[in-house]
Amino acid sequence: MSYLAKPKFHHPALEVNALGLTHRDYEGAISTLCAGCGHDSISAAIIRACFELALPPHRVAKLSGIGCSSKTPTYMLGQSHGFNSVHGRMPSVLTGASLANRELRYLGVSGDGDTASIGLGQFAHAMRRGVDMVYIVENNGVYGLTKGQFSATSDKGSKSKKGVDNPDSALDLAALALQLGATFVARGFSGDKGQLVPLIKAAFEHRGAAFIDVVSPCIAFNNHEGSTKSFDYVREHNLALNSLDFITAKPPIVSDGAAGGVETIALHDGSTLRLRKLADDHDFRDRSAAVALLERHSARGEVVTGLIYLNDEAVDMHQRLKTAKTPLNALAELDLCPGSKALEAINASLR
Ligand SMILES: Cc1ncc(C[n+]2csc(CCOP(=O)(O)OP(=O)(O)O)c2C)c(N)n1
Ligand code: SF4
Ligand SMILES: [Mg+2]
Repeated sequence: MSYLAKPKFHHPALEVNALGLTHRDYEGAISTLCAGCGHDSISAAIIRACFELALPPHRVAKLSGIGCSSKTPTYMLGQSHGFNSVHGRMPSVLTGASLANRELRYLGVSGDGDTASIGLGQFAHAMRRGVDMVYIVENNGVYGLTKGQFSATSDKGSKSKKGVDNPDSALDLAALALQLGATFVARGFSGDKGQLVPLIKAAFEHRGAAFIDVVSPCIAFNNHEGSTKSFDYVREHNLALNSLDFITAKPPIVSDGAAGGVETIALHDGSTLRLRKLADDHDFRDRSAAVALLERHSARGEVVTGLIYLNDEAVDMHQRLKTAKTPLNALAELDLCPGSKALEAINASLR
């Protein structure tokens, strides 16, 4: 993979966040994706979200599988930990890393091929275990890196670049994530950064498995007429459920005097999400209603975007397993071997 470092210099008056870092401090190498690829817009949204959240870059770990989408962590968060794993295996590597060190914030970046085909089993178990992570699928309905085969998220009847109809039915990853137990489920569009940035910020503040399916057109192989993942199709059929404002816990909190119809949702660290309903009277706390909503609109050929489901009382994998709060590499011998007295007590309790 080619790796192009960006020049270090920047304008001295660049905006800084609460850590005194600039947007540039969250960027990565120069992208080698096709110019205009939706995935680059998602990287820009992730960079913006992390900058605005003032996440310390060294406290973030970004993991991916294989594909154009899975290359993108190289183009963001250059000062964070990174692991580019095997095709479809990112979820288990991320789960293991999280078990070993729960102090980092985990970001999984994947593609529709990486998650919905070879990695489907891995995806299922990470969701049902409630691994504390932000899991983003950059969904273009095609295997971009291997030059345009239909993927498992290509809609039935959708046309390939050569005009061939896809005969198979599609997996809806947002609906699947809901059924598998994800406790934050959203869908975005790479062409709508205004909606995507607050969704990513809220996902980072959620404790548990947060899943975002981002429709991200592949301009090289799946942006033609007849494709249901093209820029034109998604713009024409996008049904935005809500508009979101993310407000951090720390002052200053500026009130814009928002009128009725706005719901304020408290997130894990005291931040809030202000959500305004735009379409459909959808209750995003009702899981079965969320599944029905996705089915209803997909049957009409509509792409539902926005916050689809949130369980703000979710219990994540660490809470369920009562894992050690200290990262495993910082545990001393005394923590691991509590001595013969403790062993005798355990043995006695088993007699
Ligand atoms: C084990 C294995 N099988 C197959 C491949 C070939 N391969 C590389 S990327 C890819 C599909 C990528 O599709 P997707 O995840 O949708 O990413 P995109 O390029 O579309 O962003 C495949 C099949 C591989 N690298 N490893
Ligand atoms: S082939 Fe498609 S997915 Fe890959 S970089 Fe080009 S436009 Fe993006
Ligand atoms: Mg793809």
